[in-house]
Amino acid sequence: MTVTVFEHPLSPYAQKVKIALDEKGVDYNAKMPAAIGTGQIDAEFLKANPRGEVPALIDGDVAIFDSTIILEYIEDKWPTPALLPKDPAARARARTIEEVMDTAFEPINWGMGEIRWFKRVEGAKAQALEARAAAQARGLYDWLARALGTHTWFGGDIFGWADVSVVPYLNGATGLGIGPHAHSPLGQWLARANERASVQKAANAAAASIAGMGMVADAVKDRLFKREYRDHRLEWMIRSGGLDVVIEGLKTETIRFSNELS
Ligand SMILES: N[C@@H](CCC(=O)N[C@@H](CS)C(=O)NCC(=O)O)C(=O)O
Repeated sequence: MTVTVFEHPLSPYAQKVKIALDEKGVDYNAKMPAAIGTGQIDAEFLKANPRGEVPALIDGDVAIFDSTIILEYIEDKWPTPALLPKDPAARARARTIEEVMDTAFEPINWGMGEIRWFKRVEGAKAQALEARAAAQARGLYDWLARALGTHTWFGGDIFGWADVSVVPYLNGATGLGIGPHAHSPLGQWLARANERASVQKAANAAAASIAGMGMVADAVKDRLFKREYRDHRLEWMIRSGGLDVVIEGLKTETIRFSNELS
């Protein structure tokens, strides 16, 4: 039976899931929820994920949300080729890298998107926020470069869990002009990762989707988009100097928080 992945091509969380499935040769249907990002209702999607976030995975009568839990499910159900190493310490290192990317790196790219695509702020204020984003990314590149060391992949010789979890974010950052230096060890790792068919497929879908982002600023102004300012993203916007953006978004009802589950 073919698996369904509710996704958006620009979601790094969804990209992790698609790359993992492709690495394991698992067939899947990628499906974009209707009206994603608008805060409107898509009943089938909300049944799979009451949080209303991509990715969500449906495998027969099993529905799972949250990219980390989906990756765990994929690894359990299709163990070969393994993405997690066997050694407990190495497994913990891989999971730590995923956690840092999902919580500390993701809001940097997301914040850049709020400025570049959704035009929440412009001019000097936008430049200041972007400068903060670039500096934060550089800090994380140092951290990642130490984790990579002189290895081919984060886990050593085999492309695995940590690589899957880093590549969507670094490709996103590169597209936004704040990627790692191409000649640095991390930049070279990124080039190697992008040679893989699984990564290329996700990256090409993301690039095609970015082409349509020109109109989204108007959609925010028209209140068609209600962006989710959840946990790390909200923190990022406030800590980086964008408290006004949050207040304005609340006033204009163009931001939302996480769905309350019931
Ligand atoms: N912790 C979740 C986060 C998922 C998430 O935030 N997805 C975003 C897209 S990158 C989303 O679907 N947001 C809903 C919205 O924008 O309305 C995971 O790892 O799957």
